[in-house]
Amino acid sequence: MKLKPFLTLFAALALCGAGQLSAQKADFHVVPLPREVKTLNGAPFTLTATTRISYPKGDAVLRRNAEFLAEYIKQATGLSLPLKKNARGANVIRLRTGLNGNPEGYRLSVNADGVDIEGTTAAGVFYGIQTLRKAVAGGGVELPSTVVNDEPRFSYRGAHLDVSRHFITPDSVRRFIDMLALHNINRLHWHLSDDQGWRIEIRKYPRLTTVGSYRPESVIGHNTGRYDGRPHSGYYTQREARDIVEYARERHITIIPEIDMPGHMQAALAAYPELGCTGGPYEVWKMWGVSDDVLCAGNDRVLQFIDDVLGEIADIFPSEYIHVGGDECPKVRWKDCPKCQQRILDNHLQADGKHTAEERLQSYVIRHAEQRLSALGRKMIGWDETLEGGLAPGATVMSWRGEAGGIEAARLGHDVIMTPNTYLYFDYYQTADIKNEPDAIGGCLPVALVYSYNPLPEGLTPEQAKHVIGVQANLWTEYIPTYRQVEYMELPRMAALSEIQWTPQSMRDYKDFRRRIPAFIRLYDLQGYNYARHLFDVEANYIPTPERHAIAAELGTIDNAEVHYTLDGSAPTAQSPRYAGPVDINRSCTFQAAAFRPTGKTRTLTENFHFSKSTACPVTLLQPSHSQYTYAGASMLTDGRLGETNNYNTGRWIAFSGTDLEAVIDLGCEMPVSSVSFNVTILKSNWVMDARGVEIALSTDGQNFTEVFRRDIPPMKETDPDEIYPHRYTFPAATARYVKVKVLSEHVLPEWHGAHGKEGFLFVDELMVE
Ligand code: TNX
Repeated sequence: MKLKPFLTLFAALALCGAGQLSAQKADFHVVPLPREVKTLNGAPFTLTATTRISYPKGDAVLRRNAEFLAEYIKQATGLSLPLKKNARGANVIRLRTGLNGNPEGYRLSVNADGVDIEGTTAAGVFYGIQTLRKAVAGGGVELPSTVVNDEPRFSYRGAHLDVSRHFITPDSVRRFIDMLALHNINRLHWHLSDDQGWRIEIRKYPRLTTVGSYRPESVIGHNTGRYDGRPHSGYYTQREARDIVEYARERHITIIPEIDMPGHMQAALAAYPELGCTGGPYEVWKMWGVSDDVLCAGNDRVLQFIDDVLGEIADIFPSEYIHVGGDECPKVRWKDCPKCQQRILDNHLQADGKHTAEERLQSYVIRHAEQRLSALGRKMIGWDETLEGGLAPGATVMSWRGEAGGIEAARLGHDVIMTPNTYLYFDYYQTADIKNEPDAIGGCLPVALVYSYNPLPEGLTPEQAKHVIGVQANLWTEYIPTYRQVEYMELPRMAALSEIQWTPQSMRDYKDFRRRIPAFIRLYDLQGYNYARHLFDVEANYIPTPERHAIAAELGTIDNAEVHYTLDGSAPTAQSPRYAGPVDINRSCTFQAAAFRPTGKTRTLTENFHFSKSTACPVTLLQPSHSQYTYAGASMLTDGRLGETNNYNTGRWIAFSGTDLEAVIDLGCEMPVSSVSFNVTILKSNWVMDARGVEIALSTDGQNFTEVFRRDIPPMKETDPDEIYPHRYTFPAATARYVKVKVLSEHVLPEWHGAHGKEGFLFVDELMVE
């Protein structure tokens, strides 16, 4: 392969954008950032076609590492370096083990004679190789004299992949594994079974794959009730799975298989209906969500099934850990099932203050699985629900519903892997601009938010903190039908993840990460990965400026690229006004901006501004908003920007829970007013509800308010749609400078709601006064 010229936008960026990067010199400030990069005064080393890669004679693993390095260097620089056993002399890249310390640590040193990569183990050498590969990604063959001392922050650095909802071919799984290696990830959590498909051959239960891996069609979108009519199927033979295990092992990655039980089992029930409480018939599920049909916990054949399946799984996967799921197991079938109720009686699984009898029955099943694994010499991992009802001491907890489960587990002395959905669910949208994205499950998790995550929560003692053994991001594939989209959802968020997993917290800095990203992304280009490009788009900040009754739009890009904008709804071109500093927006309009680089134009940023008398005016909140959904705070209510979509995570909606929206707007001077309007977004299943009442009061001095409007709003009905609800209230015109608006939230979720009695959320976008 010839040296690839700088074909792509991001390659060009890496070279000219950030300034300190150069086409000629390698840079060891890679992603994830190594613990220590010392630049020395010595002469540099230059890679040439005669540089040899040396490994110790007889060391097959280091030889394999050497092959990887040769492949990587060829890809980045075009040089084909020969491998040599125990090469002597200069002009050598030498691989060896024998360093002391962290088993995945390494030291990489460059001097005029060559490069030494010394790992504690072969895995350490592998990470040194990854660092060298990244340092030369820009094609630079001159390596400055440097010492890199490096080791990971966490020993468990995971990525999860759901192949049940959408099957992923063995070739694509291997491509995924290569992607993990590039990010120094060492665990692949392979979600092999779920309601929608069973994906691994089990010899004792052939119908699991002949029946359970096939669904005749899938629901369209978010359980719309319409189906696509397209069959979906696929599974891995044991042989294929073993090949993949080996492929991963060569890249120092362990595969942790998950068989999700006792819930998320409908595909298995379709194959073996006798394993369910009702006996079926069941079908491989065609919709998304959580099925009520689960394994029958009162049936001894189910326990046998668990033993058999885990036996074969342990035989295919040499991993120390095996994941048994344990999440989201509805108890409705168990409540009505005589066998389950008998099991509860026989084992004295009475309800106690904390858990129902059925929750304790779930814990009975999980303990059974744990014992089986322990007899097989393995350790169990379960989702955080496995804590409910008590968990076997040796079990490890994966905390997905935020961090609470992980904190509790660490306090109880269990090892914990943090995978909180709030930061690490890569099936969530990665930009607030969701209208221009492929359909996703919801949420909003841009790279910056991922990067901000620290897996060691405050409030753990150092002893408890040691139980947090690692971090993982999860990719659920309900809304990810193709492997190309897997890459799109993972990248570049996986780069942020890798730094959470690898780099010491004290060295983590988002701005610095952004500076290093263009060079790293050159590797995505070399691999042909389908990565998301939002990081390179125009970013905007909108700042209400009451003095000018305007919203100041502040724009920027990662590399200070040329930005052009328009205010008339036309698409920006290189001839549109060039951004040179904050742009005042002082009327309703469509504002658009795009970055222009020699390599092309980015996606256009579009913002619709809606001006009213209150736009850009100061707002004070008299009750606090919810900390997780506060964003820019009160000023969001008068920044001229509406919610636009009913996704409540976009940062365009501010939320109240347990409190009400109670705001005072200062219009700046007295003026006639006669209406207030706002939108509320609804997602009932997530406790996101409509307002329960509105009160409006006016004042000329900000002290004495006169109520001009009050209305109660009835509670929501179960059948009310999930969408944006517009609210507009008029009252007899009066003169005022201050407008106080109170929007009551749903403090008690109604009877029909799954979380009846809990506090709901109120999400409001903007307060518009006319
Ligand atoms: C919850 S995370 C699930 C999955 C879904 C996912 C969608 C977990 C243990 N269970 O079954 O696919 O949400 O984000």
